[in-house]
Amino acid sequence: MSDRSRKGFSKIYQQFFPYGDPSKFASFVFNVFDENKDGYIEFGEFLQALSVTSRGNVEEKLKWAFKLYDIDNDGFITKVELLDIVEAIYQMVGGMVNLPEEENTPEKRVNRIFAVMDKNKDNKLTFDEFLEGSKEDPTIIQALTLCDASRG
Ligand SMILES: [Ca+2]
Ligand SMILES: [Ca+2]
Ligand SMILES: [Ca+2]
Repeated sequence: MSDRSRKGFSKIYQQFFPYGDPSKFASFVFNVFDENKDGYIEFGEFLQALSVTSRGNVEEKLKWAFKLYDIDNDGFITKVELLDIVEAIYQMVGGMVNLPEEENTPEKRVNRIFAVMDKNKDNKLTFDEFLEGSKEDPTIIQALTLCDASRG
């Protein structure tokens, strides 16, 4: 990567999603890559993230995805956080995919994910709930691995 800033990162995503607006999603992914939060992706951080997203096992990938979704890093994914990410994904893919009627808005998608994953109905997801839910509904992981799209 020649431009390791947030903006450069977003540009890479733009190449893969030319019909949508990936800037918001790219920014969320950037936050996970940029572990020391200095606003740049060092080579080590890049390799680290790449090895998890491309070679990690399912649990490692889900851990990474959980970090992505848990925006404020408090150990829970709230509906608001999930909605933020799902909205960003919908913006990114633009009109590329035809979504079924029951998930054609980010709100519907989030409610569906919570219906499957939030076992104790407290409106937040722990990593365990996330892990179990992803096993039951593989489409959830498919949506997560969108951030994997840059893999050649
Ligand atoms: Ca950094
Ligand atoms: Ca959180
Ligand atoms: Ca819960």
